[in-house]
Amino acid sequence: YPYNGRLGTERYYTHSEINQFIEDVAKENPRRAFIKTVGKSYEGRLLKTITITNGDSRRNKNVILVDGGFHAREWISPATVVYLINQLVYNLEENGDLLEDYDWVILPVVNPDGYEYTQISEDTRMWRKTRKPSSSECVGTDPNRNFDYHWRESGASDDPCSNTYAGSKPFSEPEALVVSDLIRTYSDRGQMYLTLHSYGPMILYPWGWIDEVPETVDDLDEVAKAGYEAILEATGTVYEYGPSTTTINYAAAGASDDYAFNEGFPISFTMELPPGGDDGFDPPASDIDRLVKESWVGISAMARRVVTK
Ligand code: ING
Ligand code: ZN
Repeated sequence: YPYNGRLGTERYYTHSEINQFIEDVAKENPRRAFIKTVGKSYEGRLLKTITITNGDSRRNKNVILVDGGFHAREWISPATVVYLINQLVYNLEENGDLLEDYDWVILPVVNPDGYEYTQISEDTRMWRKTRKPSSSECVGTDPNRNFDYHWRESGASDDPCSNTYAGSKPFSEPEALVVSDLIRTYSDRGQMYLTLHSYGPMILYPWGWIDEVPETVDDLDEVAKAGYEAILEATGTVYEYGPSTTTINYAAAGASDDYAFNEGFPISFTMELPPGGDDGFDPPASDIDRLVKESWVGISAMARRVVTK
């Protein structure tokens, strides 16, 4: 790598470190990467995307949209996004094909208020939701139940104290609204939407709100299978893949992958990264390197399947 890994894989980073990192990457690569501030979290943190191209300045290419950090405690998700950015920017030799006809638009931390909250103490380490107070004494909404697609029809709570509280209304959370804006901005040329969660390992595709599959299930399954096979071959880790409802064994409405698929992204996945640590959400820092490399094998294989279609 020409870039000396200002953000490597040796530890987890804060939201502001990750924002600084993408700004630095864009500054170092002015023809290949640019930053856009797409909104603010409830507490005012800036939500910034980095768009990565191959620098050939062709406009309106197809788009792969990736986000991480929906859920605060799922730290391996932003860590994986950081590694993915490094690969796309600094390893063109291996990944140039993924940028030939495609731009990648990446939002590393959807829910920075929650993410920062999990970093301030052991007591708050397992926080999942956003940090906007509700009408009750409880704080936060599940951003992955807050999307305006069959909102609250299944697997979501109307109790503000629940970990899967769907919010007072669809898109009550600024963070979910920002992601929906991105999805709609790119829906005409978006070919894959990928949202990184933990823990699985699983690759999930629509529908999540109901125990049914879309008509194009074979396309979704083929791309998911490419990720499963690549990871199996590289490391032996066995991902489950399939429709969300039957693979994770619960229905949940208002999630971002259903929304993106319904808005026109033909491929839309929730990738549940592998577990680690005592409770599954806490892989030790010494495991980050191995996990993000493994996940990139799967993500790049899925993207490769999409771009060669
Ligand atoms: N899992 C996802 C969740 O939001 C999911 C699983 C994805 C369910 C998409 C339904 C639709 O519950 C985690 N780990 O957050
Ligand atoms: Zn999650």
